[in-house]
Amino acid sequence: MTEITATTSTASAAGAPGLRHDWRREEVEALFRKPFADLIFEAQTAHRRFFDANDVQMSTLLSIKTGGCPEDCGYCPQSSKFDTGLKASKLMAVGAVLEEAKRAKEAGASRYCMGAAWRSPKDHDLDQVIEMVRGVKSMGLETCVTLGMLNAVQAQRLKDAGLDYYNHNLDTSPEFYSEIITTRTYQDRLDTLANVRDAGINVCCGGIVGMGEDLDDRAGLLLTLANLPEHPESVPINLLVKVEGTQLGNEADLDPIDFVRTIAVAKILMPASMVRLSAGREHMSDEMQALCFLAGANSIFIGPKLLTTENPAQEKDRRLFERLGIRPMAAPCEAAPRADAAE
Ligand code: SAM
Ligand code: DTB
Ligand code: SF4
Repeated sequence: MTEITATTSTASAAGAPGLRHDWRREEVEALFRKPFADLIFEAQTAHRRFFDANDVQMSTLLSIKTGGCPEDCGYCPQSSKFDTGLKASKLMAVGAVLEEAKRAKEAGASRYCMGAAWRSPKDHDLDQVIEMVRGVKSMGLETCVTLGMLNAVQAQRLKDAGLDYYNHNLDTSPEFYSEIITTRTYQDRLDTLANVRDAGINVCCGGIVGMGEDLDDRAGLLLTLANLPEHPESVPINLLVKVEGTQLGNEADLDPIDFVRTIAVAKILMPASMVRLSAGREHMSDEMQALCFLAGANSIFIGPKLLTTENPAQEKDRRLFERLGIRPMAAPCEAAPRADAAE
């Protein structure tokens, strides 16, 4: 039986030497078209330059404010534009969030990610979220929030509260974007990412595949991410969770091999980043997930729920990790005291 012991990662996407930010579209598209074995070998080789290939970082998600969102993201069950039967709820109380975080830590998560169905946070809501960040961090968990668009002042306030990561996805290529979202622009998203980066918060930014986009769009998303001034420290690749009632509820299935290719290309372009095998695991076979890990995915969500949809049960994941010899990565603050721990 495999012994599961926590390890830590020391890789940082921002400062690592030899990272490229000048990828050309032809190069990225050529990677997508490589023979599968060559692509996976290249991705695994890139991955091993920065990480122990058996270590996987585990985060747990909580929807702190669900549904009723004014945005029209075509994939999202939380948009008020769609009737998905989802019950909207107000921002959770700080104490209730901390209870959930404690449970997630006991279940093995090293990072706690809190998501709100907002276009952008109001200042009084941000006050509450800041209390949540402080509380979760004091438990020895890394913190992540995703609250929609942020201005520079809001980003700085979150940084001052000790926030480790901000998740804000580009979702798809600049060219395909307007097919999916009309209520905010691609540039709005890039502006939020710049505000987060300038505040000194780690960036978590990726997208969704399986929305009817083609190979060029998957290449366009990864090209945009890889040519940012700094690579996001965390790159979530979500497989669309098809929710009935949304614009994309009846979208055709993506070829699983094309999903694995997307993970592999993300790793080759941004080798020091943690690539997260994000939404969609509930509908993936163990073998497909194993291929994703082989392609360089080294981060996942654990716990039975994502924000509003299902994620694999803990016992199912435990069996998979044991079969694959996967070790969970601990939060850096758990393994060794940080230099800034007294701040
Ligand atoms: N409202 C905030 C925002 O959009 O920035 C934060 C929450 S939002 C639900 C976070 C991300 O979840 C989205 O950017 C999208 O990439 C992902 N997401 C939402 N619904 C999804 C679905 N059905 N399948 C896969 N990913 C999804
Ligand atoms: C990300 O890229 N994926 C997560 C997290 N960031 C916030 C969200 C997935 C949501 C899947 C649909 C749902 O559960 O509502
Ligand atoms: Fe709102 Fe975020 Fe869903 Fe878009 S993805 S509808 S912004 S909750």
